[in-house]
Amino acid sequence: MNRHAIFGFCILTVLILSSVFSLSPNPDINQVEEQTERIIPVCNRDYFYHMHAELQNASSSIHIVQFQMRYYPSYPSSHSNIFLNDLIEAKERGVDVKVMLEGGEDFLGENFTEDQIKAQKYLESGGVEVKFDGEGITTHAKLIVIDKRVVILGSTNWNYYALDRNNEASVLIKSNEIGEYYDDYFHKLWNQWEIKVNEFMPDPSGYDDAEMPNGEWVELYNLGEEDVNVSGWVLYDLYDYHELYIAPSNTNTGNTIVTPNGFLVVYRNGDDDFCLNNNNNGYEEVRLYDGYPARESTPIDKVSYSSSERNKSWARIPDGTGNFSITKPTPGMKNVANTHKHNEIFDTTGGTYPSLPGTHEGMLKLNQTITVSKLYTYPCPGTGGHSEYARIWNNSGWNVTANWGGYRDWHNITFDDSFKLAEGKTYNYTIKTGSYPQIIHKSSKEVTVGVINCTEFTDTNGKRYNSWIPAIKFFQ
Ligand SMILES: [Ca+2]
Ligand SMILES: [Ca+2]
Ligand SMILES: [Ca+2]
Repeated sequence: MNRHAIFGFCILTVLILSSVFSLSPNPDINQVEEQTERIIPVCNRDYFYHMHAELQNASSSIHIVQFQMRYYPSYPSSHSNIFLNDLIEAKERGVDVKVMLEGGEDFLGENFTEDQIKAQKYLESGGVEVKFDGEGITTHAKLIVIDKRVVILGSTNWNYYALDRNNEASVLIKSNEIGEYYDDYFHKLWNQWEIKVNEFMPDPSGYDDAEMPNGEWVELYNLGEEDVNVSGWVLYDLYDYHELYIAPSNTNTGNTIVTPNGFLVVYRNGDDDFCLNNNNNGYEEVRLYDGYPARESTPIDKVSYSSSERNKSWARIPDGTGNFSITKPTPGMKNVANTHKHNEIFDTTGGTYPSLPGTHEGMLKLNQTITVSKLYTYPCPGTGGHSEYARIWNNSGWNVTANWGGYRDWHNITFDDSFKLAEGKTYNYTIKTGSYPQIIHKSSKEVTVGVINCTEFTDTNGKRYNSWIPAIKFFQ
């Protein structure tokens, strides 16, 4: 293209843009501007200029859903830092500032996560609320909603490359209608991960698919500060085709609102595919999504278990945040810890594949004293997975051992004498497994009444690992 052609092209472009966007507002007519809808293209370096001005002008709210946000401690005047300071200043003058960031996806790498946390810490030090989205979904939006009226969205992250180097295309929209739409979208994301699977009943007395209030049920809890409507949300067991829709007809309240710090009980109520497995040797999940099918919906919360007791529930204690334990059912009410000591056993709950027999070495620490005489090993479904030998000892020379007695009671092995594991003390363990035991692929795990870690696992082929914990239970 020659110079004239380029010039002609530019003129044409400006004419086309002018007909689509109103590029030159009249700054003297503020009243009119407030009511006028405007769309302004914001590309490359223009983003900083527009964003900085809009953040400084915010008067009631700044709500952000952003993939990446960086804070550069060594570059105080970097554009990204200026935005973070704008948010803190807005908060200080009474603006409601909330930031939702991408988090929880391992594939994005440790550096990504560390950088996000740096920005979070800096914002929080200035009083700005920051949350990460849930695990299993990538929040890739770059969306800023100011005063429910100014919306800036597009490709621009808040980092050095996006703000100072890259080609980025975004747009600034001033519209009450669009502003309210995206502010609602922000609130939906901000609140939905506050809903937790809080308690569930796998093995009720009577039929599992009985009509409510009998049969299986799942209790949800809202950790947040706003009502969340879970209408159309779906519970699944281990399988995506075992769905249980949440509707007013199968809840304890006759509606689908979960109030702040409130409960909602969802009953199976005759559903013929959703089913909470009672099987003591199995592996089961309770999963909550915001829709159906699962693969096209957002995962909200997931719990797994591999045993149940008749007419007892699995419950988080405390509500919404705690670990699960088997306890007295409290549908629609605060969960309560079991007061029967004999149920407070050391239980890692089940693990996953890959499974290999071998020798586990590691340590245990308990948060209360328990009496132990047997060790149960979670087997992979349909196998004879078990432990052949176990030794527990401490560094002062005390030790106990147990040996496998063959397939008659193959799940369990019995120690030579029953013994106490004392609260707060650290014990070493060696467990040799046979067949297909369930394995927890972590280097450390918090479990009922304590914590277990892996020092080393040597499989039958002599290969060594440092994050294979045996899925076991100690009991009296
Ligand atoms: Ca995520
Ligand atoms: Ca069941
Ligand atoms: Ca409850």
